[in-house]
Amino acid sequence: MKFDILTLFPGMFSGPFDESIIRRAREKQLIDIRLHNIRDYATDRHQTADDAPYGGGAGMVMKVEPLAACIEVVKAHNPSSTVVMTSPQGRRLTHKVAAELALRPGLIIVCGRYEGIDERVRQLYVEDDISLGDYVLSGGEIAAMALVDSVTRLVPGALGSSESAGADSFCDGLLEYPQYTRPPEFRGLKVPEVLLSGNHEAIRKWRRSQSLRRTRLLRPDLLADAELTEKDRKLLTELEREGDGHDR
Ligand code: 9D3
Repeated sequence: MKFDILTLFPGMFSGPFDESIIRRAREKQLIDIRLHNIRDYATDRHQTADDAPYGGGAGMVMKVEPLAACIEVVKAHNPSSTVVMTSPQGRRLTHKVAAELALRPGLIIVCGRYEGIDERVRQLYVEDDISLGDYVLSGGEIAAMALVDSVTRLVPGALGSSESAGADSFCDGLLEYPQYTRPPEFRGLKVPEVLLSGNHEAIRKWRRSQSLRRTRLLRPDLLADAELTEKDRKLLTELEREGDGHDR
């Protein structure tokens, strides 16, 4: 998977892309991340990448010419890549969207800054628009990092055997069960007995029931699209009768 990231702030990406899973995926050449400084494609003496908005108003708008030049150079090198923009108007990044984007051979990600990007960039080049959610970020860079991270996890071989994507929350549409590690008791709080029992069937059942309980309590909206067995549905009906509320 090839990622080309077009940004005014390439330095923002150094930390996050140089650690852990993304670092290893890069080392294994499962992904290739290239950063492109949009300012390098401005041709005037001051390398101007932004200007005041037509019609007036606060802030600045990213100019079309440097972005067009940058996108055209990058696209010419990667003709099969999809041009994606990170913007508050985009569709929300979900596991499903990440899985869809992971099927493309490459992504060219345009990061907005200031009040936004000249609309003609979208009209001419942008095939998809991605948002992280309904809150204000200072620009598209952090959204681009989230996109690269979530897509990389779905590239075959990017996760080690101890990081399997199959067991990830959201792949069956439920929240994760609670996790514990040593010690067995901390400040009076005990690890649930079943996890120490060595009874793998009982552990599996407990975890599934915890996932269902948590999802119903914290994210009932997820249950509509979750992959549920007949047993899961029975368990949920039982939880309904319990009424819970006290236990997370
Ligand atoms: C405060 C300015 N806003 C009202 C006039 C408009 C606005 C412009 C530019 C709000 C945010 C941004 C920069 N944000 C992004 O580029 C962005 C974003 C986000 O803000 N929230 C969630 N996802 C994303 S993806 C890109």
